[in-house]
Amino acid sequence: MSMTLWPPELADDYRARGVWTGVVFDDLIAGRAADPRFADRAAVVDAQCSLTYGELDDRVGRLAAGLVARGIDRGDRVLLQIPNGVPFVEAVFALWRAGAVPVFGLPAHRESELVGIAEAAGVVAIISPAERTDFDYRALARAVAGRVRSITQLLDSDRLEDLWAEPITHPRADPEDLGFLQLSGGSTGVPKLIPRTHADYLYSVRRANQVCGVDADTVYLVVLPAGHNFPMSSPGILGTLQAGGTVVLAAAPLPSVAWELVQRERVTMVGLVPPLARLWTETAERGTDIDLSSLQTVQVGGARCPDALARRIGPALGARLQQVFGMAEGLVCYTGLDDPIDEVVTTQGRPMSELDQLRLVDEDGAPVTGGPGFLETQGPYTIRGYWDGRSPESFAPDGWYRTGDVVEFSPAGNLIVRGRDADRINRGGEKVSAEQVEEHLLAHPQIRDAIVVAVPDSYLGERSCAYVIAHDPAATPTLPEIRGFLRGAGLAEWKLPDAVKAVADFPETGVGKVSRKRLRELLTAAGA
Ligand code: OOB
Repeated sequence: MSMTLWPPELADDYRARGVWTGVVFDDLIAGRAADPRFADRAAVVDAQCSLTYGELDDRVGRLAAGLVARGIDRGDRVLLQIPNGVPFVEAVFALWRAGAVPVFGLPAHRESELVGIAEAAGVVAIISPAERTDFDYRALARAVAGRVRSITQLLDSDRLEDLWAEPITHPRADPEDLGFLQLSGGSTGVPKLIPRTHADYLYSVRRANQVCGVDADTVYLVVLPAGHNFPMSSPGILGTLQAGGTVVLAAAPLPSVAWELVQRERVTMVGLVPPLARLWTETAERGTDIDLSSLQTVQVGGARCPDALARRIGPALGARLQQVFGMAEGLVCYTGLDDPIDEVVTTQGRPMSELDQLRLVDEDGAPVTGGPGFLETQGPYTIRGYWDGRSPESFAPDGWYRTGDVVEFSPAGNLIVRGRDADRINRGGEKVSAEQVEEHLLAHPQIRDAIVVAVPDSYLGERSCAYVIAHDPAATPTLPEIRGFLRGAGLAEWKLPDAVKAVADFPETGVGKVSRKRLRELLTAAGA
């Protein structure tokens, strides 16, 4: 179990500049609770419950003690699959206080993903709801525990109080130690886990707050899955808590659910993916009785927001738009709050730190001047390797992260995202590894070969199409059969192909060796 560290000279520089500090995640809550100006202010709110900083700190202390009493030790990895709500925040901070390492599963993950994550991280416990009517998370957790031997406990996120014990004093975490593991959207059958430290992540959170104008009056609404990097830290939950503001968690991102909370809690800021931004914009354009006037900033990121949509978002929602182009591996770019509107609607912003280094290369890794080119980056909050050194090809020989994104720069110096590697489909912000779905398709008894590609979609930006060669063309499985088969294999719903095309063979790649990557590019370019 290991993480790749930054080269010592860079690490020394980041420390000397005060970029990496001694602050750890637990300080966010403990520090605010100890400060009389903040102790009684609302920290986290959902539809059912609201906690002040003092109350949150107290509950985190009891839960942390309870986790330690149950044998959860320093450095132990614990998988979370908790829908958006106050318990998510309580569980994460309790694990941090106990010195344990949260591993952020998403509510939409299914057995295949969770087993992969749990095995790769060596998790000792899963925290998820035991009883929910919409989905049986406990049955899923049991199935995962049945396959991953390191898991010894299943804990109920809806009854965290049952785990409480009298608070104890915990040793302080090392700021440059592993703080949590997040799953890369580009994960194949073997998940790529992203190791982030307290010091690197908290730097990104502080910078995000500066760039996004987050302060103690910020009321940030979480509508995307809370364990994702965007709502977690850009500036998201951690930025808002760091500033002493209020985090509001919505159980669902739909206007019918989330807007009641915007009105009730006077939400000032929200982060959306483009399909949700479209839904919110169109719903508002049709007119609403709900008071959205508290909204000041609407962020859009996770996938390319079409310029025409971007132009409508601010006027429709009565807020300023901010585009966010980021990745769980590190680098996050934002349009500036004072950028001219044309820059805000046509670009994806610029790096939030002057210490972020960017370069563009061609397919062979040779430098490209001007652009477009493949973006590579290094900096004080961008990882140098995945957990356990997986997928080393994602990093250049000198350690820079290969984002896979094709970008160029506007005359003002902002980034414009033009595309990316053909092996990853961006389904409205949810990433699908073509390779992972192909691996599962090849296990189907009727399928001889399969290639999964992105096809343009007006709502999602991209959706997925599986090209399949059947052993017997007359018995090519239908779309519902294929989706049912992949669902049965434990794949998350968003990864199931949206369309299936039966073909007799794949186009020639012109190279002796069949390159799936090249085939995907050809099929994607053919417009599917
Ligand atoms: C965010 O993080 P991930 O790790 O789920 O996905 C990263 C990838 C990027 O490499 C890029 O391909 C795509 O998502 N992406 C965008 C984008 N924002 C992300 N592509 C075009 N335009 C954008 N604005 O998605 C993420 C992490 C932190 C903040 C925001 C998004």
